[in-house]
Amino acid sequence: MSTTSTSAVTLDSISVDLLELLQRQDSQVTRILADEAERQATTLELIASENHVSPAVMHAMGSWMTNKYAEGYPGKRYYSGCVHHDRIEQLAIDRATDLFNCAFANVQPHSGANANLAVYFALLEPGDTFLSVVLSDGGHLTHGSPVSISGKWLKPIHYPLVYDESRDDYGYIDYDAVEQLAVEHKPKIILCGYSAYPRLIDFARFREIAERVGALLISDIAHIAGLCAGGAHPSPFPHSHIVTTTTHKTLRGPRGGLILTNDDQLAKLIDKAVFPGTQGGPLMHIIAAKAVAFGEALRPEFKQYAHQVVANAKALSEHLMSCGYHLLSNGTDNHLMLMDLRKFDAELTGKQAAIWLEDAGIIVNKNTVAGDQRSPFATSGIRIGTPALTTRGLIEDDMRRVGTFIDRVLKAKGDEAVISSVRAEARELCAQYSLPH
Ligand code: DSN
Repeated sequence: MSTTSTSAVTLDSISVDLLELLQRQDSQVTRILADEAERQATTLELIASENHVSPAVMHAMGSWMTNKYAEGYPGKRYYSGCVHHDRIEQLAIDRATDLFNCAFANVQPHSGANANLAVYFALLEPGDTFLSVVLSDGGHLTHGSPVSISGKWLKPIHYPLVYDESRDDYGYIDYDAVEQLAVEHKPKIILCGYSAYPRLIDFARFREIAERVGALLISDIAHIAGLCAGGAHPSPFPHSHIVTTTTHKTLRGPRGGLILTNDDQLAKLIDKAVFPGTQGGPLMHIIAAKAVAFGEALRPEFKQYAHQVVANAKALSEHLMSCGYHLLSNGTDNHLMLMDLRKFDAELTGKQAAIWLEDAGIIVNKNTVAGDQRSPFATSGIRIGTPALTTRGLIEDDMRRVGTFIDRVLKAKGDEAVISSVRAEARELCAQYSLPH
């Protein structure tokens, strides 16, 4: 690598093999990191909220940017020495606004949960009402769960999905019910965006409802951000007043959060609510990695990736349904599907299914399904997603093969010989598709 810089510190002089350095200093930590890299390389990662970042994103996270306090915003910091931190944060902001086609971005939230809490802090008073989906129907802890500050200090009203399987829109958001509840409760905020919802979100319909009752529409696109950025899901703008997201799921960046808007007044409130309202020093190394990831997502090949994620999910969901499994809403439009195990085997929990699959080298997560009587620790479903395997390069035929693995494991009900034979085949498939390097 060379550089045209005239400064004493060139990229050549500072480039070192960081893993080798770590190994020399701390072999215990290095061993664990290497084991995790091997686990990722040799298993089929189907957790819908996970992905494999590029080496460039990884390197930015492990960079000199971690050494600095930079409270405040570009040009308005509380510490000296932030000249390059200003540059990197502004670059991340500019790339985020380009990517999502909006006017304002706050790139400092440490996570999606922090992004949501900052939005609540910016817009709501304790006890205020907002509308969202309940966690067990595919919402999120920060969408008003009683164990979260969002449920303890605010007043969530939950809108339903269509639970009636005889309806064409079974498993979809019940938009008519959203409207009725909005009219009845006059929420300050209507929240759309989910962690286990397999269908497209009709942002325009949500905005109409929000307008009718004078609410703000907040879209939490944590799961689908990469699909929106890549054109494989409709954009939350111009319909949303505010958009929150994580940066590490389909967007394939570092673990973190992001808030977007087009409204100057809301932008000011958001900035104050993130810092000093709910956070201290920003994670500048993560912001550097966000800039890298947004740069990657602006490239044409990311569009192709986003569409392949959806094509892979469709192929896998159709294969699983052809094997007799029941999926919420009978399919998917995005990167994930939710398998309801109750019809397959009333005794089988999502927890047990996920353990068998993990033993076979297939990583999914247990998930509650609509109307679930089981706790979130047991559950009656599993959630399956394609962002990580698509990053490795798997396409539709591979996904059907993965579907066959899942089917064999579930139908074998824990038979060790079947699990071990699927494990061997999963390893073989993994060997054909490396992690990003
Ligand atoms: N934990 C995330 C997920 O898996 O969907 C949501 O934050």
